[in-house]
Amino acid sequence: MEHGRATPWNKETFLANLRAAGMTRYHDKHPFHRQMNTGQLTEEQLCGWVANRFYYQRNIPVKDAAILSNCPVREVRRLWLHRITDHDGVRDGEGGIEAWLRLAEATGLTREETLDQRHVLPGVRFAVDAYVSFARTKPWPVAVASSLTELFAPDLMRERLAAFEKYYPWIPSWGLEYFRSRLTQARMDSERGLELTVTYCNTQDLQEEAVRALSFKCDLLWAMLDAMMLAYRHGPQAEFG
Ligand code: AHQ
Repeated sequence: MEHGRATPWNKETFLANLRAAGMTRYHDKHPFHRQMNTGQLTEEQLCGWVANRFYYQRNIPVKDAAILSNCPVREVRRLWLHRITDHDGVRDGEGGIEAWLRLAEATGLTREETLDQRHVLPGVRFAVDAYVSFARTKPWPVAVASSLTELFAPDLMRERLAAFEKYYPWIPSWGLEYFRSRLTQARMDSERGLELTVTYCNTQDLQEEAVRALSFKCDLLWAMLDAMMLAYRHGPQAEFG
């Protein structure tokens, strides 16, 4: 990345640099996800993943509300608003957070132990809290850019859904609704987020911050799985089951 550029990258170069920031380091390549998608995870490891990822899921609307609170552009807030209700729902029993709680129940976790964060690992908590803090403190177009990681693996959910159905039949199908909902929603979200990023990261500094934001986001997703892999490796220290 050349320094001291007088003018912003053109759209093609900016997109290429955004993609380059994440293609090699997105968490679809993490050994924990590779083990998940090849049926190698134990019940304890899957329960650990579900309970810890819930902490990420419940903080997504908090992160998105932070972006909204920093954004002075009405047209952008209108486009971003659905991300909150996608997760919070508009009434009891709806939304992505509720769907993830049903996934937890399908694995045998209780709603209580999923909600009360007793299983949240220090590395997961720090990574997720760093993401929320990032959204609160960075320019809103840069925080929008950090959400684009789902661009890097458009088939992530399809692969995961197929792996759960094939290798983990002890998890009933009704628990997988969240993954099914993300099959289309993730693609729509990342396409819209990319349009906003290209439009509003329109200076040299904002473009370079957007690229760094994607690297930061890939690192935090990777760190979450590192923590889970260490905590739930096979052996007596597993805390589930
Ligand atoms: O379920 C996920 C989700 O709703 C989002 C929103 C988006 C963001 O705003 O950062 N990213 C994201 C992600 C979700 N699921 C992850 C997965 O692997 O299940 C992927 C994750 C992401 O790439 O950040």
